Amino acid sequence: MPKPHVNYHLYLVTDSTPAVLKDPSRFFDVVEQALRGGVSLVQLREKTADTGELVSIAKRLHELTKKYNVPLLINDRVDVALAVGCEGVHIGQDDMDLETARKLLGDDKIIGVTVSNVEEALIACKNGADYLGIGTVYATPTKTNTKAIIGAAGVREILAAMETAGYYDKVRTVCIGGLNKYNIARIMYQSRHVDGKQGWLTLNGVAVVSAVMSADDPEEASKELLTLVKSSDKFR
Ligand code: TZP
Ligand code: MG
Repeated sequence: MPKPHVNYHLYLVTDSTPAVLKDPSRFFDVVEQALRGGVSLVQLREKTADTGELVSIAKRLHELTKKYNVPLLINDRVDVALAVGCEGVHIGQDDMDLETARKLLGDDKIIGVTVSNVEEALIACKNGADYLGIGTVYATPTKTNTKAIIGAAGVREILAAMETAGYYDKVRTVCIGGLNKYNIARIMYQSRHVDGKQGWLTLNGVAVVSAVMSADDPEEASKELLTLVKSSDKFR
């Protein structure tokens, strides 16, 4: 089976904790509304569920994402992705290493890696990541154990290093952390100067948790975010 084509424009990372999702019993309903609004990729991120619970949520979520032809990735857990037969995983710097994950999942699955600096980014690119989740961009109550808040400058530095190393057009990029309709446009485009000329480095998309999961109308919120992202995608 070939690797599925992935559209990274609007990447929903789920969170069913009450601080993010006021009514956790609406979890699948909220994700479905987001899919209707145009979310193009979904990551199941459940930090507290036990394995049995996680597999059962992932199976149900996969049925839903398949209906919308949207890939589902699992946060941290290669075993759960294999059990469910979904499209891939997202791993952090402290999770299973990329080479091992790739061996277990094979070349047809999507693997994304969290990176917060140039060194991590270039290693992930070299080791075959399909995409980088660059962050944490802005401080966010959704994730407080973040290693570093990198801001727009940190994002620019990583994209520029990817360009220099020849990965910019090969490995996809999304940003995560405190992103919403007010700051997305500013983070998608990063200006840079080469030989005295101004140019732009851009991301392939944006990953959000609360901007969609906590929205009063997740479908409308997704539509609005997607419109902002699409105007600055580098593979438009
Ligand atoms: N990784 C870095 S920040 C973050 C994750 C999972 C949470 C982002 O949440 P929000 O609500 O979009 O700021
Ligand atoms: Mg992790």
